[in-house]
Amino acid sequence: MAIPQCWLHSRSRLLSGAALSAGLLLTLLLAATTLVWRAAHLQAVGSDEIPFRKHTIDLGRSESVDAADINRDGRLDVVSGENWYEQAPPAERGAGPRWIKHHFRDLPYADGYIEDLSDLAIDVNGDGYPDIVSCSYWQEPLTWWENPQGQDKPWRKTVIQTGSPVEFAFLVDLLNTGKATQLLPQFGDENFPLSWYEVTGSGADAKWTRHIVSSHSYGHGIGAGDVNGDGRTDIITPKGWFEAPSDPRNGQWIFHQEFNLGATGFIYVEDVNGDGLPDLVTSLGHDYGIFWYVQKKSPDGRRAWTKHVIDDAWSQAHALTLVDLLGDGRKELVTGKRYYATSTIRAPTSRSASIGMSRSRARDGCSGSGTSSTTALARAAACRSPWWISTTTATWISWWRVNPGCSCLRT
Ligand SMILES: [Ca+2]
Ligand SMILES: [Ca+2]
Ligand SMILES: [Ca+2]
Ligand SMILES: [Ca+2]
Repeated sequence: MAIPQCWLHSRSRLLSGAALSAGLLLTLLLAATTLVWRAAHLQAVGSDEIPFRKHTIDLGRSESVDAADINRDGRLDVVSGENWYEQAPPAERGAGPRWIKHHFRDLPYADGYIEDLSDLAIDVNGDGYPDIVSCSYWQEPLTWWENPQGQDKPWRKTVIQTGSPVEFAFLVDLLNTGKATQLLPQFGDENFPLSWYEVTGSGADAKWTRHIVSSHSYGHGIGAGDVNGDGRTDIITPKGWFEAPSDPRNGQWIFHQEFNLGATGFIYVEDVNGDGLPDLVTSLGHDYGIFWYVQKKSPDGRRAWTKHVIDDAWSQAHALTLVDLLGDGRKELVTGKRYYATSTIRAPTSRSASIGMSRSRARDGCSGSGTSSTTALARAAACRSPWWISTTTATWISWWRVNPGCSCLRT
């Protein structure tokens, strides 16, 4: 299917992995792609590349990452897996920040993964210090961890939910306050009720209170956004979307079985073609393709969705985010490739079925298990940080800085 004209360009870029050993590359072999669209004019915007420079923070295992000012010193820190990394001023001018590692919890490992598939920074108990919500597919699917007010000691864990694996989770604005402070997990067990959570109480009484939307879940992939433009954040599943009631806590969510997207990753609502109707942007988490679905409405109000391929040359774009990388007020799409997802080579990697092909794209940016690397990216952007943060699949954390000299940034 042809890419519609509203996509100015989609493009893949390479980041340097030259310093990696061949053995490590064979183990990891990660690729990432940034797809950039421009919704208005078919006009090139300088260089086709945004030159990122990689700086490794930690070669330890990680599936997820977020950025938050953990110790409230005014500098954004990094949280991933068992550690948080305190941002400290550069040792010398122009060198970039230093990252001081703080081990704050011990996590189990399963099937080759560290049991931490999302890290979401949010101040749960209201003491001003960001706490962390984490999810897992294994022993403890949904937990939150209390930040001991920046002190260097273990964080206290509280279980939010058991009963279903959670492959990734979002912080979303389901109460329509303009703040993404509700928790929307992607439950791996379809027999488990589709639910969202809000923080109630504060201090020692703070807890995540559950609200059930549906008696079961709807497969791999989830998202939130205002599909029908009524100002209420709806919930999107791969098999249809739930229209939010006026009272999202107690009202009835109406299911619209209008599409079947497949086993997606994150699902976003964005008016891609600028016609006033929200569209969907998503990917297949364990197969080929990144897509958007244009929404059309007939005069009688019936909606129809038509799929458009953004890129299907490679597979397993498990996590993605929309963020304004170019600083022009329009969002770009950022995603990354998983490699050897589900711990095996069964999942497709490249249409070339060639290691060589994959390696030619390999770089150490990846979308992890779904997880919050994308959240971190969006958060860094929101904080006007020049440092872009991502994570790799069970590998290591990297951050990237957009080169201020890049012509892309002058648009
Ligand atoms: Ca800090
Ligand atoms: Ca807190
Ligand atoms: Ca809505
Ligand atoms: Ca639209």
